Amino acid sequence: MNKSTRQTIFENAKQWVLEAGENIRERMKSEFQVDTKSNPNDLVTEVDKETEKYFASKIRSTYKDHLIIGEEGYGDKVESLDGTVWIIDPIDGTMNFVHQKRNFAISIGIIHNGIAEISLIYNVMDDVLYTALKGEGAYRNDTKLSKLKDDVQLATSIFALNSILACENKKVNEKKIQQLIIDSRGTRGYGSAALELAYVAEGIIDGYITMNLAPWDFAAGYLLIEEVGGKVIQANGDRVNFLENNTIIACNHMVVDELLNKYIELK
Ligand code: 2AM
Ligand code: CA
Ligand code: CA
Ligand code: CA
Repeated sequence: MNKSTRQTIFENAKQWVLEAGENIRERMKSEFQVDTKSNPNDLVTEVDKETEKYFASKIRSTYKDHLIIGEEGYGDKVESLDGTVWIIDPIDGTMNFVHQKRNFAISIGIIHNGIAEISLIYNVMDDVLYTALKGEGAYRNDTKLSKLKDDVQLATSIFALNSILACENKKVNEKKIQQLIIDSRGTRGYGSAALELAYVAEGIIDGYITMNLAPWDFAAGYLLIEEVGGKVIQANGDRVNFLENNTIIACNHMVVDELLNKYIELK
């Protein structure tokens, strides 16, 4: 994708994200319906659906040949990353949206012929927009994010973890995750994968480990972290795949090998 095409698409996406955020803040002033999906703790609201529908209609009327992958079903059936694909999570952190009324984000990653080109992660209540354009760095609002530091060690690192990872589970050896909790400086759980990835890019946490994220959870965070020199890979060391669910390790480049070798053991 050439630079001016990328810039134009970004400007549109940014305007739509800010408009959608404004709309979400308005919607929160009145009641909205909350339903459950795969299990009683897997929430979805009318606002999630309305927001995805809004993006789908803007994209389809502006870019007839672009495709959409979205969490709430308003996207297309996408089987390849040929062309331009928008990967959208209208509200990432729906449980936070419902319970906390904060700490949720709109996440949009735009992929062109398989390459992550544009990212936007909008912390709606804090009015903080993280953005990245391929080869042009990453930003928090108008401030360019620094490259991640080289002097980072695991013992003085903070990691975002979903606490369920440290419990008995089918995916990873929980004993090793428990050892990571002991060996690192501390762990946090923010409840929004997109924000946790943005925090890795910002350098305020050193890593984020989570199992079974969907493409809309990590597509935007991927480029944001790449642009500051960090790593986003699957737990088995493979490249991320934007067409399927992935177990994701996102971290400072200095701790990636130690994390993979010492603390992640797939079952
Ligand atoms: P969501 O809010 O868009 O569903 C919560 O720990 C994080 O994991 C959020 O980013 C949430 O995204 C994501 N997640 C992925 N699959 C989930 C599921 N089945 N139930 C709840 N959260 C899920
Ligand atoms: Ca969801
Ligand atoms: Ca999500
Ligand atoms: Ca969501």
